[in-house]
Amino acid sequence: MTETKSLRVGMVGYAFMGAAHSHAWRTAPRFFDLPLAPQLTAVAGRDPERVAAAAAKLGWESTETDWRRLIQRDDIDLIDICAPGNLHAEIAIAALEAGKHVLCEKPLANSVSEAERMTAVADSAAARGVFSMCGFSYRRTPALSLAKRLVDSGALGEIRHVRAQYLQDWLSDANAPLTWRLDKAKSGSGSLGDIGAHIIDAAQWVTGQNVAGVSALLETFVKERPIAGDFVGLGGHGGTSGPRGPVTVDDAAIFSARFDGGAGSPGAIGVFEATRFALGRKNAMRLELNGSKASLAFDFEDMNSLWFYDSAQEPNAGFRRIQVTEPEHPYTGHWWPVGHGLGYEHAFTHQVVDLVEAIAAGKQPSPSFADALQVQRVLEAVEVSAADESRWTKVGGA
Ligand code: SOE
Repeated sequence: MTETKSLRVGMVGYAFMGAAHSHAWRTAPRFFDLPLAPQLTAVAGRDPERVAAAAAKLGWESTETDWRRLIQRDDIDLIDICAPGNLHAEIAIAALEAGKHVLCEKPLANSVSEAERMTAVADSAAARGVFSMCGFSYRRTPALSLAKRLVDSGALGEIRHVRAQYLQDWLSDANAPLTWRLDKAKSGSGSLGDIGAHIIDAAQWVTGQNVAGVSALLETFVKERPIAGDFVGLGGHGGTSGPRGPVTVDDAAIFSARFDGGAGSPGAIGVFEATRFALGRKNAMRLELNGSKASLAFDFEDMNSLWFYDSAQEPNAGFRRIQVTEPEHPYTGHWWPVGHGLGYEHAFTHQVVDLVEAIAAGKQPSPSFADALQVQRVLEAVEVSAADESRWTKVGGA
């Protein structure tokens, strides 16, 4: 029996996303036949005690307190970046230049210029067989993958409307702590980049069209919050009496958009909304498309379903629920029998599967840094438009 070659992973960061990625690296080879065997070789974080505790809990073999050391190690093949956005460019570029494959959390960077530099380095690394991927994990939710399959098959016809929302509520409490996600220097933007980036990527990927122009509004409802101290995580309560600091990012982003269409077909029009202030909505990542022949609708809070309306069916029969848990659906045949259903973590596992398969085949994984750069350009156009009274703004490079 020949032994499967290892893919030795070094991960930077170990909080929420680090835990989701660790789970994915551990789980993927247990449910999928992978051409390379992921090995959780080392995790890096600044605090020696915390990183040691995280390694023990999440299943990593060793630790580093400096990501540069991780990149220098010759027993690491891939760097997985789960650190705040301000670190993405430096780590990804150093890793690719050192010949390590890279998986980088979204959004790719904190600015278009960083994303452009990362993409240039990624493109030349790919020519040497060193690959990179950006972690737009929702692409790997089976129902959204099925949505793309349906659009690609022509089942929707010409896409006319795109309606995309990402609604959460974990910042509704004005005393939720001021974590790095609320600091522009670290996160680049607020709801816009954190969750708006996901729906921009999903809308562009599923429709096969890029956003070409936008008119946008950004709002910061709570301008100051309790200093976070040791608190890591989302939401929470930081108290009412301690020191407060300024929120330097948007709390909510809304924009209308024009898409660039496909070969010979006119572009769709779209509306996007991203907020962490939608009380009662926990992870409502939604996409609805209306085409000339059919419509589809997806809501992550009902993630095992895709709703489909086909104008050729009995008139006014309404949307039909496709239960996306069956062996013929993307990814699902590897999991539980007879429709037991999947959860949030599975998309991260599928992301690892697709990444490992692409690396083993010597092919560019998707989404590439170039795909993520296009998302970054949309984020920038939204900020430019919002800063200028919602002026219509073309997406650079579109
Ligand atoms: C917080 O809003 C967050 O954890 C995002 O950062 C993730 O990308 C998303 O998957 C869930 O929500």
